[in-house]
Amino acid sequence: MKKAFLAAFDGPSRTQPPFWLMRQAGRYLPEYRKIRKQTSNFLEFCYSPDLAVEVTLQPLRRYGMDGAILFSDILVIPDALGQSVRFEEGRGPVLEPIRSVEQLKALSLDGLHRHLAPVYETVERLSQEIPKETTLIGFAGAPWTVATYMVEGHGSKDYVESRTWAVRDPEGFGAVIDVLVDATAEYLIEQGRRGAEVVQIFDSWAGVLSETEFRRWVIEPTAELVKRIKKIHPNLPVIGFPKGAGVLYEAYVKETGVDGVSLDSTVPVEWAANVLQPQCLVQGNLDNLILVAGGSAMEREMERIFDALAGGRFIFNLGHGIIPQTPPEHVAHLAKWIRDWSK
Ligand code: 1CP
Repeated sequence: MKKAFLAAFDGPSRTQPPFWLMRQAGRYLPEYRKIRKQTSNFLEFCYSPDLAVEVTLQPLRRYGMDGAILFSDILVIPDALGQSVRFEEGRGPVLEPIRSVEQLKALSLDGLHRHLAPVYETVERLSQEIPKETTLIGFAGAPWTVATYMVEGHGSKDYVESRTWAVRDPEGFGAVIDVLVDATAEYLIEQGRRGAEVVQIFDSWAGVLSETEFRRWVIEPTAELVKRIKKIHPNLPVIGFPKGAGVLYEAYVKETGVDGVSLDSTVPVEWAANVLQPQCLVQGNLDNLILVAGGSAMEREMERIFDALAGGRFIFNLGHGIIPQTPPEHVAHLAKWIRDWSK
């Protein structure tokens, strides 16, 4: 029998919809913080299969999610390409920015798989160690979102450097995106070979682009990624997450060929049920701050989401990752609510 998570791509589940939560491993869990203390270097943590396997399993032991997401980060790709990447305590990622095609030439795809070998080992071990009813989710950042970090050199609110480069010199900026399409396709294909049963492409900053730019830097590269993945793994489901895409979610679904789409919390669920769900699976979209609040307000929101979406192809998730302030008891409440849910 197919696992519940994978069966959800074929049609609505007869019992409860499957669920997992973005950033289900992370700082809201005391057992994560304890292990995380063992290394001050976050990337080293991602490249330690023992630690990465352990923190991937932690939320499953507590809450029994249907999906286990590989513990890693989207910025392992620039790191593997040879860009300098580090994570600073309290500040987040810091990269040596790339602002020209000249600087891009210093990067190389040659060492990619060698560099990412520990991540592949984590995938392989997880595929052995997760419960048999759980689905292993591989992931990568989408080219646009990863490019914003590579070009800005850090997280950003306005993405001035990346957006101006993209408009001023689309050919040059396109060269950055092309390298990322190559690396990301290779990376996800290899995750599929090592045991990932579904992959998610995180385009967390897709929502800052105008329509024209969205088509060029979000839809086009994602469509190319999906094409390359499907060529090797025709049956590996691909979920896209173009956070903040608004009505452009529709074009994203139609034109990229994704099997599923993850909705941020601003997407109206009735609209998603009518426009997106006939075309692919939808995943989402509880506000991550409502999970922080918990209680009956959370139950009402869950009810609303399930009423609209559980009649079609659906996996429950948040609209964005769990934040560190989230009480673990609220996640337990959410998991129990889903288990007790019936149509
Ligand atoms: O010190 C810590 O423990 C750092 C916190 C942390 C964690 C738990 C970071 C730093 N990355 C991660 C793991 C991670 N990142 C996972 C696997 C864990 C899981 O989901 O359970 C995944 C899928 C990601 C993906 C990721 N990293 C995204 C896309 C998803 C999203 O949340 O939008 C992005 C944008 C990043 C970049 C990143 N990683 C970490 C930080 C602080 C940031 C910067 C975020 C920003 O710019 O606002």
